[in-house]
Amino acid sequence: MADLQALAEAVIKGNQAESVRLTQEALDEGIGPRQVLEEGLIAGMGVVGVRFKANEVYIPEVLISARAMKMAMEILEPQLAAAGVQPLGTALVGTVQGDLHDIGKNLVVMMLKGAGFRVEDIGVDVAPDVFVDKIKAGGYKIVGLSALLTTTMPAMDKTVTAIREAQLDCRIMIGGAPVTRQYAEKIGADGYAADAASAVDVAKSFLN
Ligand code: B1M
Repeated sequence: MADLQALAEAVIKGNQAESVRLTQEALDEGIGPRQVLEEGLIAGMGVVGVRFKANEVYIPEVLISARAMKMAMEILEPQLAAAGVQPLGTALVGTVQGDLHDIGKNLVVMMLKGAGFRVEDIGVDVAPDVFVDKIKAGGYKIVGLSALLTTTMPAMDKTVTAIREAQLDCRIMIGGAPVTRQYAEKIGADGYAADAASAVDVAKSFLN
């Protein structure tokens, strides 16, 4: 019989083959895709997020777990769509204009996906008007801005201002090594996250 706890463990260990096998087994046995997602994959990535925040695991382990989850999601996604299962929320995430760093941003994207959000990653060096256009086109309610350079932090300010001026109904969180909660408050962002796991907590708080 399919074991969703074992599936969660496979994701935690980053075991791709086992994650895929157990996902397929669960679906074959008639377990609903939402249950497989929530009690298997999201449960596993949730543990990885908690351990990452506590410095019990590091970036490579998170990436390996995220890869295992991604492989399993390839099987699960069509079933979720067919069952009409909605994502937890939708988010648009990118690195701001002038900044090419994407490793942290990619982790944020992976953790959000791991928590059940549908995420569009718009890459690096993203101009404020591109954020605005993408939010309009996708109707995103959550927007994430990343910056790794002190010299590109002002681009966060410009992006937040552009989104506010366009009167878009979304909540903005910012993060990245030089960014602080004080800076987020100063530029009028709705939230700040120090790491990728905390970004999930902030995104979830935006849903309320
Ligand atoms: Co650059 N770089 N870099 N670099 N680089 C730093 C950031 C730097 C601190 C190195 C140093 O001087 N000690 C320094 C910035 C100094 C400053 O501004 N204070 C710096 C510099 C100066 C530069 C260049 C200007 C160098 C040059 O060309 N003279 C240049 C700028 C290019 C540009 O962007 N226009 C440059 C280039 C590069 C590379 C291309 C070579 C490469 C980037 C490759 C890539 O990203 N694909 C690179 C790298 C790798 C680094 C370091 C070594 C590592 C950054 C990283 O990936 N960290 C970095 C020094 C360091 O940090 N030790 C450095 C790992 C990553 C997981 O952490 O991104 O902080 P981080 O993400 C964390 C959190 O911050 C948070 O969650 C993540 C995971 O927990 N987080 C968010 C991030 N985004 C978030 C968004 C959120 C929430 C949380 O909500 C949306």
